[in-house]
Amino acid sequence: MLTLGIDSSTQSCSALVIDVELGKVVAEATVNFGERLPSYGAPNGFLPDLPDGQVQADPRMWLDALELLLDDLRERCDLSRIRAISGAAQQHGSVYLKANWLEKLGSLEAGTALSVQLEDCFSRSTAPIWMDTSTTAQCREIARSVGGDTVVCAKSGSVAIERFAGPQIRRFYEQDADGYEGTARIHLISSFFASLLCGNEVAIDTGDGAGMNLLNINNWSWDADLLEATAPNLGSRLPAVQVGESRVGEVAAYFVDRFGFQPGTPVAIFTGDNPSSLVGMGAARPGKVVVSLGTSDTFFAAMPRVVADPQGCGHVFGNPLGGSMSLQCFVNGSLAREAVKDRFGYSWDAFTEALDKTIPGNEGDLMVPFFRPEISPRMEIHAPILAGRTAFLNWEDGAAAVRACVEGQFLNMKLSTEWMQLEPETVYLTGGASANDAIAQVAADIFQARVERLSVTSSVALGAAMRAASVCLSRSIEELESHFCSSLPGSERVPNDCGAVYPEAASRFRELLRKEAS
Ligand code: XUL
Repeated sequence: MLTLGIDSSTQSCSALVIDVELGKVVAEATVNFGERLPSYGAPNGFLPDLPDGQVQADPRMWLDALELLLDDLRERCDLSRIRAISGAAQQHGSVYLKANWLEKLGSLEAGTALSVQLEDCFSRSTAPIWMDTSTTAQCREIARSVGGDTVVCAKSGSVAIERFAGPQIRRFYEQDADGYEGTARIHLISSFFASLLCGNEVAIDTGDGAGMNLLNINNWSWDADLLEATAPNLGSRLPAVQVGESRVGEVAAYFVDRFGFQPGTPVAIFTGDNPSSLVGMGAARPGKVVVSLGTSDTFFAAMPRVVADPQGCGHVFGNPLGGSMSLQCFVNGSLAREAVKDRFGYSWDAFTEALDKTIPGNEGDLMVPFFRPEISPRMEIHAPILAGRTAFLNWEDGAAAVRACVEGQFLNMKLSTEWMQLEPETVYLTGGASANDAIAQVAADIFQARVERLSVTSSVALGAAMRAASVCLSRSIEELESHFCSSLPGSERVPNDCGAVYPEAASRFRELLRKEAS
């Protein structure tokens, strides 16, 4: 019983085939856009050096990559044995299509590449992706027209954000009214792929749909006010919205003929990479949170109830397994940890030693570890704020600085995510710095939750393959999680009883932030 998960991400497109019964990954493939498709001039998956913060990619590159991917995969796995398919894509990117798209979609011929057959279906030759920051003016216009960012956030789960599809659509409408007029359909990358795979128009799921500033998270349908504030007659250009548990079609004849899929193979709705990763990390039910420690740190979790961040810093998306999920980014991730490490000329081993030889609460030495402007909370700041003993304030105590940085990061994360109303029992730590046991212990102590590191590497594609099994083959998510989302042996960290140390540190941290803001 095999299922296939596809992940179209920023730099590559990947596939993962799992055997649901044996609980094993049976095949994997990846196509790096820059390496395999250099003619698109996008070494990192997007066109470099566009002006005004624009970041775009040619959607035909994604089509070619999908074909290369399935060609590679069929050499490793008999695709006629796949019993269900789903997928995920980088969030927020939007694809603009003419009316002929619908017709072409239903009559694709296996002898010709998708990129050639669909070439004249695009009303905009490039698709803006999540890295695009060109739409600040449009964000302000949208917010103003519906009554401010608080209203946008309460409705859509996020304040108006540059990378979200709504502001991108508005910019396209403002800059190229004819192009917008000639657009019959606007898809997210996820629903574009799902439509292709089914040879039919497929809905946007609530997970990815909530990354548009257009979907109302209180009823999971397009919001009339936001649609109107974004562009004229936008509603008629958008696909329907459906929850993540939807089966949306069967694999199209094109893929049967070209790659040997079994006719009738069911397809579950596609979603965004973060919602898919929530499933692939085994965290789709409330009680577990995922903290990814990367260049930026990211926190996401299944939410017990649908609430938006009153501060407007976090995001709410649909949870592919029902309800909602939250996502919050912290810009000062690895950059802050590295800045402290480098300031004292430490290696990572010395950094770890410093954590090991200091104690929870750091004897009162506290840092708001923002080395560059932060978005959670929003703060125009270029140097950390320190409070504590003189040697610490003078940057003379390297060990205290290291602990203050890491504690400050997790204290900030805990405080900034209070709006989500979570009661985490387990924190799944992932990303570069997650392998560090000393950092993991600080996370366990501050969140007062068990910390685990998972063996999962491709959580987005895995989440898609698991969703295919759950939605189309009625396999229980608990059973799938027990097979595919186990933690690395010995990776667990249990919280120490730190008494009132961290609640007190959290109050002092909050006070430092308040003073800085005033
Ligand atoms: C989330 C976001 C990115 C993209 C690309 O809001 O912009 O995580 O989904 O991975």
